[in-house]
Amino acid sequence: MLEVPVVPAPVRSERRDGPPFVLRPGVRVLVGEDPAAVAVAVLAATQVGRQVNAPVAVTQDDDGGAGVIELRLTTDPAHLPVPPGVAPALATEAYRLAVDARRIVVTALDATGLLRGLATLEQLARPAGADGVSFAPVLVVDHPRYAWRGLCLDLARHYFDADAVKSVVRLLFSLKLNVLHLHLTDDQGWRVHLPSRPELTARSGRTGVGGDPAGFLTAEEYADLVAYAAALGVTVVPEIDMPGHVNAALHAYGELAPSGTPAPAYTGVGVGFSRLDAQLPATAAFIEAVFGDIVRMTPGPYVHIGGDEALTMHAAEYDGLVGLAAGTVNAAGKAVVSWQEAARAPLPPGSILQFWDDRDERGEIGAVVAAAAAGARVVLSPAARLYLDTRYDADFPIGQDWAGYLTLRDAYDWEPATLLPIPADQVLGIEAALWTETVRTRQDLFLMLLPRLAAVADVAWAAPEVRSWSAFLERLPRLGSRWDDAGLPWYRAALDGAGDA
Ligand code: TNX
Repeated sequence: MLEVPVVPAPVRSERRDGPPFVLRPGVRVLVGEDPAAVAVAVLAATQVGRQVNAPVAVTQDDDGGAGVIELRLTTDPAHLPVPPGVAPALATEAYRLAVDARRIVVTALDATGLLRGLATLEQLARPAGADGVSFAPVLVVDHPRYAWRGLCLDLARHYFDADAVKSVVRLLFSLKLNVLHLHLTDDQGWRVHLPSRPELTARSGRTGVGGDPAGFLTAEEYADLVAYAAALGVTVVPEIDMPGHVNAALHAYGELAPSGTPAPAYTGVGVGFSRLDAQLPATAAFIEAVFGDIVRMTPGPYVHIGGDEALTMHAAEYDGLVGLAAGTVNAAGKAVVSWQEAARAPLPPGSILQFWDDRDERGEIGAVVAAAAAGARVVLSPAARLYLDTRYDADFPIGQDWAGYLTLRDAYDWEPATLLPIPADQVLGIEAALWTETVRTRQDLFLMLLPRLAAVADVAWAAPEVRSWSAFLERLPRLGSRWDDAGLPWYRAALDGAGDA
């Protein structure tokens, strides 16, 4: 049994001698004056309050006493320590967690690091009889491998409401994943209300795969969700997919279709058939309006413009439409993210390409490699490893199999740095995807995610030196009981035979 059983595996962790820290009523959260750190302290006090069943005070006065959870910001990396050469984007998430019988001390350079330390602390909580909860004495010093550790959630094929998405956000937080990419639009539905094009949700908000019940996020719900995620250190990256995957838009606005009349709603699961049309006068205004709205509604630094599977469009038209979307996003000060198909299109400097189709049927890998050589950053979402809509095995009742089957070990046992022949520092990180053509319920959603998302988290966060399949398997049952306690369904059979060589 590992001594400090945390997922993802910390860079350095050791169990210390001595009695545990026991949570008791009267426990206080001590913090300095930084407002972001105070916000984390309030969050921690709320969490701890639930555990001890009593209100927990946040204080800025250190009386030197015991029973304190201290959140300490420092400007000195030597206090953590973050090794020299670690990029600033990674250092902001670094933390040091020291637990002894008197105090829990989380130290970080940034409030985000405090959040990561709390995520580790949460996993160390153990039931302690009538006393409630205890934490074994440990020292953990930790920072992430990759800055972008994401999940793409498809709300367009099947809709999941804001509460369901928030439970996904809490899960991301607990696994130290920090990007929630929301695939908000597709052929089957449009899932966010945009003030300049209200018919998108009025007509396409309630359609979805198979005629199943659907819905959409109001602008207020979207803002609330983004803020909720931000408080947990998770950045929402909204995607409006175009110039393909747009039937929902053509269903709402007939002016976007060559016929001039609205396209019928689409409830199937095909891809690649719908497209915007650069010849139509309404098209450019539509692109500028929808991306203008979403950049204004999104405080985070990224907006995803889609760009995948516009299979019926020639390059010049594609480049023009993608260029217009990218320019609109970029002019508003956001970095453009797009699927790999846009690698050949003119994208602004600083753009991010999301690699997904490792079958390379259309020879796009070469374009991604060339774009990376020219400076593009790359997020890796290889379908064979990270498409969590893929069936675990042939008997698994839901999911796709075009990328094969995806066992827990497949999701764990691969190395991002050597996936593509591109410079290691052009790899911004990795992102799993949950497409929802076959995913209809909350139960389906979590069964597809868990336990594989824990493997994704380890690949994204853990240093190569500490990653180990056997150690990961030892830590999983503990995580599984946490999911049970949280009421999250997970696929237990993924562990059957997983330990076999
Ligand atoms: C490919 S991945 C798609 C999605 C589908 C998914 C199904 C990508 C950029 N496009 O539209 O939902 O496969 O697995």
